[in-house]
Amino acid sequence: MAGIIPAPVSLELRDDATPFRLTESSRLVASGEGAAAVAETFAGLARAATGFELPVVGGAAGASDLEFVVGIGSVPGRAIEGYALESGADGVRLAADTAEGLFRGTQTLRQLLPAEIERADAARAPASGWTVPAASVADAPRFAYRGAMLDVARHFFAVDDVLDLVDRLALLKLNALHLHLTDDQGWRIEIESWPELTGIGASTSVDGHGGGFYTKDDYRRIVEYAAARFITIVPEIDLPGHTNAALSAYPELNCDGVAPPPYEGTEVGFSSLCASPEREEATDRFLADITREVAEITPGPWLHLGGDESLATSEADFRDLVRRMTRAGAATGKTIIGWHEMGACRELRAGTIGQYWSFVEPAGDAVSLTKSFVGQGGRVILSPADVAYLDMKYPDDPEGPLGAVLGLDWAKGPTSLEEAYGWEPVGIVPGIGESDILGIEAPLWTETIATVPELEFMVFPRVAAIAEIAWSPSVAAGGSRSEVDFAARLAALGTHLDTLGVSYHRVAGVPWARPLRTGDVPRFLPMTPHILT
Ligand code: TNX
Repeated sequence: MAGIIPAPVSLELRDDATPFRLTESSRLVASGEGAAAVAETFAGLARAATGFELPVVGGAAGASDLEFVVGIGSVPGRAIEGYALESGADGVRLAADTAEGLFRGTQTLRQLLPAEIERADAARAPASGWTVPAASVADAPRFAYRGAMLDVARHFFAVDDVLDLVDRLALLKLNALHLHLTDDQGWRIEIESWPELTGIGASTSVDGHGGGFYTKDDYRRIVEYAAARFITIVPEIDLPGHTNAALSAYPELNCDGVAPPPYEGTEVGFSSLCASPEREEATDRFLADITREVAEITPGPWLHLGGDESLATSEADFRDLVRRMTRAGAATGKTIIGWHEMGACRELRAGTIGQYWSFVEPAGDAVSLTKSFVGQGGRVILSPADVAYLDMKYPDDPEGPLGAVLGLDWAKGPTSLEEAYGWEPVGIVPGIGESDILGIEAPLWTETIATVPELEFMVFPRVAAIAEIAWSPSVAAGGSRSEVDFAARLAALGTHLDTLGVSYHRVAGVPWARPLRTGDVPRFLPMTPHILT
């Protein structure tokens, strides 16, 4: 069964018609702006799997070719990321108004091909051949922002691990990867004007697992790889709380002028930048420098400045610091994103985006804080923690790939796949409607997650549920949310994840094609600490 996740707006599969067959003589025929680059990215995957030459060419397409067309009017409504796909005995034709839309369509194509398309060793063709079922797909996303977040501060993940994650997220048509680059336990991005942020601040992580950070070139490599997959990197510098790593590196950022020791625990809410006038010069210089240097290496439009859980900052100081931080951030030309607490500041730059992380049933003052962003001309990203947090435990405490039970449970207990799939964004925050919602994001916090197999176990398959909520039409707009149908499509996606070697959690109730075998070993050896040298 061909299963596509996220479910397309419309899909007609003609199982009785002759499928398309990718062969040694197939070519990728590209036309329109950006089409050849998208075709090359797809060819990279398909060449590695098939061993075929698959040249990217111009001109007319034949029945064994795949046509990649960028041209205005290719999709109804001119949706930016929309695409139309036709496949069958006459060839494959993928068309979109933009290169971005074309790329999203290639990920549908990837899911329609046999799972062996994920192999990198020029595998022998699968028994059925490299076929794409005869199909017509017309598709476009519901929300403009569809993201995941990786916390590289609590535990650090190497560049290549992040690139692998980007590729898997692209398969689900996500278009943003938010990197939580700083926290109490580590500062993970090189800042040339404040070298001790990484010199001292990057040497630790939770539980003494060693540190690590991205040089600017490392970060550029992530940005570039993601950009080829039309994924925007959203860097987060978490301020004014969650700053112990920075405070431990620079005494002048502390009110008492004393640098605290590095921190390797998992408490939150004990650190803060200093709002007092004696530290104003140092703090404002710090804010200007870090936002400028991060913005300089970030081509995307967003800069996330945190704002969450500043429990060691007085309310007045918090509002003052948020005003100064967001001013410094906005001076770089970026649009600022903040966790919903930042809504306490009434002097946000118009258009600032609030990220909601309360529950599906909002708690405390989350509603008024979130609405404050919309009141100030901004929009909202929804990450309700009880359904969209990928670091929440699975029910029944399954052991992760390395034997440990992973995750936290503060967000109303464990989160099942059904819960991750069974929620509707509109209506969570009363007064926040469809057009106020920029999109949806699923964060992975890494207090309990130290290795790639563990990361994959928590992310997959729940992120697929979030991707579908973010992309596929709402029930009100004619979409469907059948758990049974989703589970069947997930099983198909699972064959791709198996081939990629992803250690996803084989959640009960999904008809996975291949049951977990004893002796399955993760691709990565347990825990290689990323130690600074
Ligand atoms: C809350 S959600 C946090 C993080 C923790 C996470 C653990 C948010 C904005 N802050 O500092 O890592 O819970 O689930």
